[in-house]
Amino acid sequence: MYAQMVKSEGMKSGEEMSPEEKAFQERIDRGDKIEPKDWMPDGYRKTLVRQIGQHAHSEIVGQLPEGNWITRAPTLERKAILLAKVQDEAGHGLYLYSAAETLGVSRDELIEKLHDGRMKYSSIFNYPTLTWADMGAVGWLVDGAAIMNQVPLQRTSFGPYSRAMIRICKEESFHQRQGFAVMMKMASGTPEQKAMAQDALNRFWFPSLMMFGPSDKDSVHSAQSMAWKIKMNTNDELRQKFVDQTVPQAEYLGLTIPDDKLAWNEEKGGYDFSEPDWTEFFEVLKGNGPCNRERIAARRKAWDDGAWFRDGLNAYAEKRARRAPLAAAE
Ligand code: FAQ
Repeated sequence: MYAQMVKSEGMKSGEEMSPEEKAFQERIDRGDKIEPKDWMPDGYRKTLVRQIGQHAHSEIVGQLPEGNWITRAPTLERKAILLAKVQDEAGHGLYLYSAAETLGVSRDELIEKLHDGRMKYSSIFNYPTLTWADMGAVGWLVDGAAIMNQVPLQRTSFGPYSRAMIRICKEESFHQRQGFAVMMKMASGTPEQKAMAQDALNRFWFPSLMMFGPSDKDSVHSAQSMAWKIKMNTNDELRQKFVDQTVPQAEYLGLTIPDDKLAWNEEKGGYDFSEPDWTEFFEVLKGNGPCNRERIAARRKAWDDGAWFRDGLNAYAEKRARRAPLAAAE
């Protein structure tokens, strides 16, 4: 069914597959997990490295917009919560880099590709966080969209990725709730606070919808990734689920989704809604979003500033390796 809606260029038919590829596809279809030492087609490995690497980079770059507010949180409790959330995102990045490393790519190589623009990270993190209400909107909408995408990925075919997702999803659901709690506080506060909450929703709504990727007709990877169960749903399916889940939450908050075309469609059992501005999306992907340069500059600086620490760790590891044979001989 999905194959009719998404592009499928470059996909091999059953007859075009080698015997190994056929056997591999049968394992996927049966629901087996693929583990790092198992045989896999090159394309499967490459797609996973791209997606897991991109996902890891998103978690790491995604710390920056919220990190911006740690020193300016309104209370000590909010500061502690935000600090813990941002630390969780670092942890997610590390599990994901480790999952990618099982495919034979080093973390250093992935990071180098992020820094020189050969790898992407989620478009959403190229938007600025201008007020405290943005911390609510990021948790509620950005983590909300991330969970919508990642819960199905717990069943993805590659073992290390699916296992990383289980823990990540548990933590992301706390994040989503803390964001919603910030929004509830702001939306039920003074008129100025409510206006800040509405403004944050206005700015983050469409960029959050873009997190699911281009519409199915323009998604180049979906058909093959779904056949390999690297992706479990199409971009449009998940976007629709996210809108259906989020509209009642906005109503509960007394906030308005900034979309004149938003309307319940009884026939499809979901909301009709406006498409995001795809020109803006592709511009952000090309590096021309409001914060792309700032984000990459911050990551490069962190990498350069950490060089002495990596050198220290390597020197210590080498020293231990040199000592180990001597200790064994004693
Ligand atoms: N941003 O053919 P498709 C988080 C690219 S985690 C940038 O549809 P695909 C946690 C795509 O790479 C958020 N690029 O691609 C958090 C491809 O380009 P390429 C990250 C995008 O891979 C919360 C091209 O467009 N989550 O937020 C985007 O099948 C709060 C064509 O697109 C994941 O990575 C985009 N939004 O589907 C952290 C989940 N969309 O590579 C801190 C795993 C598409 O050929 C604070 N990833 N592109 O040059 C996925 O599920 C998929 O990779 C999609 C894209 C759905 C993102």
